[in-house]
Amino acid sequence: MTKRALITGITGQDGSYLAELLLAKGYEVHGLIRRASTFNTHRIDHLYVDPHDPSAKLFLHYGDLSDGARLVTLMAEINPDEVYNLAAQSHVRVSFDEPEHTADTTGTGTIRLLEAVRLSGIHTRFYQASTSELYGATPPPQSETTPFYPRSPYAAAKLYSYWITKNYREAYDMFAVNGILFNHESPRRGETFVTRKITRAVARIKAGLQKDIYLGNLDSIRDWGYAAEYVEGMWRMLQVDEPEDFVLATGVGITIRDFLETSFGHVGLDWHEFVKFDERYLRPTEVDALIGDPTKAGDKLGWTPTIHGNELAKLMVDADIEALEKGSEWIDTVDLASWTSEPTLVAR
Ligand code: NDP
Ligand code: GDR
Repeated sequence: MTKRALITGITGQDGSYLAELLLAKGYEVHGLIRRASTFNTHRIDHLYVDPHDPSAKLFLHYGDLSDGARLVTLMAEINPDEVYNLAAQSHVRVSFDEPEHTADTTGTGTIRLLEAVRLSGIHTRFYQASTSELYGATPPPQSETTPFYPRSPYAAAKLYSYWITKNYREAYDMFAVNGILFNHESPRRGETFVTRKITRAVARIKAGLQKDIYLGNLDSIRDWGYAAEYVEGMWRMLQVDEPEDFVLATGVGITIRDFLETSFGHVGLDWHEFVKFDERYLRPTEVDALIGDPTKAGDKLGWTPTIHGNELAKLMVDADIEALEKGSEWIDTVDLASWTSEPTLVAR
């Protein structure tokens, strides 16, 4: 029997890698997309096959996490074996500007989706995209047993989602799990997150298209892994016998300065000459250090990440240089074959 999955947030970084992974595993994949006045499907265009074609395995549905009735209808129609809730207003800095919208999408959106599962009466496994931001001010190393201390409207909204997912597991005996994922990046990372902002700037500065880059706090430490590997971990969390929460992380933390050093150094440039400060990129409350302990995922899921922050920086710089040369939005330069299907390249 072909398995069916529903992915919210399929147009985002993780959604695109997860859709690739599940299609490669033979799943029928359904994705929730938001109606927008401009195209927002560029990360999954390479996977799309006209639904009239009998070989089509990817189906997209308009919907929004703010629209509960639509979620119930879709859940009943699709009847998925697995639901991955990746949709969110996911930018921490932006959550200070749009706290109410963030609460509605990143927090209340999760209960709408869980209720859609419950009310439609389907039997499904549910994955919630929880985050290392939950730890916030609690110092590293952080594991499944570390206390939470959220430091932004985003993290507070995700805290609600974390607990409500756990509550539905206990109250209704649902197979519902939290993946507590530390930062993971890729050539498909949104352009306003710090890694991609830096690697795009390196490519453009090297090509003479940009003079400098404005950044905020350079002292924070992050545990950066590679997104294509992390979606494999998400999938594995839904394949085990008992529902449990797992941390996915590399266990290696580096600062933004380290990431700058490696990224600019990779093309023979000194970052000090190009990086300028803009206080607009500071957060009212910062998360100083996140370094995860992925032991449980290693032991119980057999999940081991292979790419850490500094390698990731080089990989992303190479990808951004190639994308610039080819006039593409992003390009994957590493062979994903061991994790997903084939490496993909999208020219636009
Ligand atoms: P992105 O920001 O790249 O993608 C977010 C997705 O959510 C997009 O598809 C977006 O659609 C969709 N979305 C936003 N609001 C709504 C809404 N109201 N209704 C339906 N869809 C919506 O995030 P990532 O792929 O990086 O992350 C995936 C998930 O994992 C997020 O929940 C994020 O918070 C969480 N996370 C991410 C980590 C990371 O390091 N990347 C680490 C830990 C957790 P559109 O394209 O239309 O904007
Ligand atoms: P983060 O990622 O907040 O960890 O959330 P982001 O890349 O936005 O920030 C990381 C660190 O870099 C500092 N920083 C800047 N950040 C941005 N975006 N832009 C800048 O110019 C800049 N200058 C310095 C930040 O202050 C911060 O310390 C990501 C998101 O994907 C969340 O959805 C996810 O839950 C967490 O990772 C884990």
